[in-house]
Amino acid sequence: MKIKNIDAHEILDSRGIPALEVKLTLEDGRTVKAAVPSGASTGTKEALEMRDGDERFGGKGVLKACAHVMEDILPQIKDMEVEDLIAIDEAMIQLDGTENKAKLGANAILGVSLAVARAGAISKGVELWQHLQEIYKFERPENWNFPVPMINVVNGGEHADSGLDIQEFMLVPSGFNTFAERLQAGAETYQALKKVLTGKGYRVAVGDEGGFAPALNANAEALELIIEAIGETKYEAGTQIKTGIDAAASEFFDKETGMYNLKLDNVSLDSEQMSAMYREWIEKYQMELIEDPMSEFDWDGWKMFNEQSGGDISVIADDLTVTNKKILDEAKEKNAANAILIKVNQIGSVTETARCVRAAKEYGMKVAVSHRSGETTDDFIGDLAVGFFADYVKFGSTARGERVCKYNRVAEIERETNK
Ligand code: 2PG
Ligand code: MG
Repeated sequence: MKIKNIDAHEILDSRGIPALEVKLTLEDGRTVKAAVPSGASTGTKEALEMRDGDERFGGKGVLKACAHVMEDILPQIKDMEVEDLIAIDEAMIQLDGTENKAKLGANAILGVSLAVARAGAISKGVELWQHLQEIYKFERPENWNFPVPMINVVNGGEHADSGLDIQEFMLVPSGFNTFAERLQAGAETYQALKKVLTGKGYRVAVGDEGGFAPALNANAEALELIIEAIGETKYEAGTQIKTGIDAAASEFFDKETGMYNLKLDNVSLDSEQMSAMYREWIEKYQMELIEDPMSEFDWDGWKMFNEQSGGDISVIADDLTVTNKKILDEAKEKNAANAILIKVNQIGSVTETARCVRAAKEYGMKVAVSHRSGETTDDFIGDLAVGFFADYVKFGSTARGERVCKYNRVAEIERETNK
């Protein structure tokens, strides 16, 4: 089926900052919508998010990107079939013609890509996850049984004013057979953590991703409290619920000195010392994974850490690889990580995202599909995670609408497919 019209406009994201939303009308009059997320701790090699830079919204408007959708992209793809997402993505990539989507904006291209994917599913009369699986020919791995959620329950770094240098402290409920059980264990532990924090006189206001943002005295204290919270539930730490962090280490790495400055702990550590600290945490706090342990400018640190710890935990590259297949190839060659975070807006189209996921799977790396700190209530990535058979999903805490809608969508798919 062909596209009748595409309208692109600004909506507000979960932080109150403009996001680009696309409304696509099919020939038969049916409509779909899709919205583009946005990050705060971004990798330098991410595709370009086009912002207006004028006086509206402190320069963060996306009207230029909206104009590119309607004036440049729509005329190019109007006569194409929405079921053929790969051809439409490729046409947009060609039309842009730059390495990083600087001409049209990755937000413009991705908005259309997401909407076309949805429209294709509707036109075929199948679920979005099914459509994605069919287009990109992903096959269910033998032991795959829905993803394990990475639930961010304490927020730091760029996502909160808690003073924590580490950006995310997560629950990883990996010791359960179903997604529903994993989510329940995570949600119950989130509530237990709230009580633990309140009991100690810490505030329970939340950060951008719905995790608590208490003013703790040390970074490791967050992990201590999470272990304590798990102890308050019926679940067992280490076997049923593990922990994880996204250090987002580029944010506290000093390129000049090559040192990592953990302000809250009042220490400056080199890569080796960071690695030693992580190794202690992995053991002590029953960790399942660490994302961005080192800076995107510290490839040697990555390699060292992955070689030391990759056998024990998932070492997940985010800012390092930015969902870019070329950089992933480099990471594989240098043995820098054994897992990759996947964010659609880092690369700017569904098709390129799929190619990166395919490569990661071929390399034997685990795949974690992730939200951004600036989100909307669009639950697209829930379908994407299932359609691509992701190992993990990282959608924030088990609170706040823009976070839980994605977890709820994965749970819904599990429910409906197990009927
Ligand atoms: C990250 C993300 C999402 P942001 O670093 O993994 O949690 O944060 O969207 O701010 O880049
Ligand atoms: Mg990250």
